[in-house]
Amino acid sequence: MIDNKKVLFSGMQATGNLTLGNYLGALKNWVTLSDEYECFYSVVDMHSITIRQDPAALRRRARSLLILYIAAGLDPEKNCIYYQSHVSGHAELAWILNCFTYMGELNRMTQFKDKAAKHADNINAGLFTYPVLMAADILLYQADVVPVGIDQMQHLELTRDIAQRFNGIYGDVFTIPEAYIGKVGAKIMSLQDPAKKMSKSDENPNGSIYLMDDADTIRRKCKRAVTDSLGEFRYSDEQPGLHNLIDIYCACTGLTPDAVVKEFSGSGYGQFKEAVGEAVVSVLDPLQKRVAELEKDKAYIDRVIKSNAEKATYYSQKTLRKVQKKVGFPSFS
Ligand code: ATP
Ligand code: LTN
Repeated sequence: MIDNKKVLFSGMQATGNLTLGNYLGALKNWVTLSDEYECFYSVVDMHSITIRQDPAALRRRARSLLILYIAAGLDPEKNCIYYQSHVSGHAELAWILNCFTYMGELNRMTQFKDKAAKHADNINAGLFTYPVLMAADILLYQADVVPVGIDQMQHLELTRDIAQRFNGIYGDVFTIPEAYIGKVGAKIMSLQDPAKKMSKSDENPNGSIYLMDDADTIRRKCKRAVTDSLGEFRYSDEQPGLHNLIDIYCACTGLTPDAVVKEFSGSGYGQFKEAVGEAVVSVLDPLQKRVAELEKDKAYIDRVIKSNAEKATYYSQKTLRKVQKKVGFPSFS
């Protein structure tokens, strides 16, 4: 607890261009939760280097991501928005937690298996211990809740296991965190293949709407989205393409699937796809304008980066000192 508020932690990697899936599945929920909790939102650049990165590109993308957090509606005066690499406690706690995590546990992680298969030429130790750094991120701030998409559940379970193991040995040191999975938009699918998750690493750019796509590109991608030949306007698992478009429309407008089916039941898919395009544009257009404005204000962003890194350092040190003492490291005095 900080000031009588429960603590929330989440983060995103600055790898690739963010998609509408990242926004509707994660960022949008972060904004909704930000009033209720004391929030830490990190740009997890230390996780990014588990895959080889171009240094200049990583720096540029990390800054854009941090700006996007603010543009999406997270007030940096109230929410701690910072770079993971600016707070040394993440790496220090990760080292300690590495000594409380079993090889067998890490071997079971499906994200490790996927990424190792994708990057067979660089299966480094950091990729293997990635989930331990993620556990350190969360436990360092004694987070109660961690909003993520469904794909991160396995890492969150491991975080809870590590925390419980540590507490079992040393007493109540860590808060045991819970995952928060949003109801709408928890899994936005590809516009070209509704069986696949919309993903920033997809090779087909038409499957994803990128947050920085211009209005015409968004309209075109929606118009070309794969649907079916049934021609009936229903919200059904048998029509996954239409189902996904209805999910996107609902997440953008706040309407329920029932209301959408009622509204469009007499119309063709073409007309609905146009409405989806307009709904997405009306969400992303103001976001893009705020990004452009914030990007101009270099001094403001630099100030946010510095003051929030200090705030994160302050809270992280509280936990780190406690942990160091518990495991037997000597103090200065
Ligand atoms: P990659 O394609 O590089 O694996 P990604 O697009 O899956 O990346 P991440 O950086 O792993 O994105 O995820 C950032 C956050 O966005 C996570 O909380 C994740 O669960 C969420 N997320 C990613 N894709 C979607 C999606 N299609 N629908 C809903 N949420 C998503
Ligand atoms: N592994 C996550 C990103 C991430 C994260 C975290 C999410 C790193 N540390 C802590 C929540 C809490 C991902 O790939 N999306």
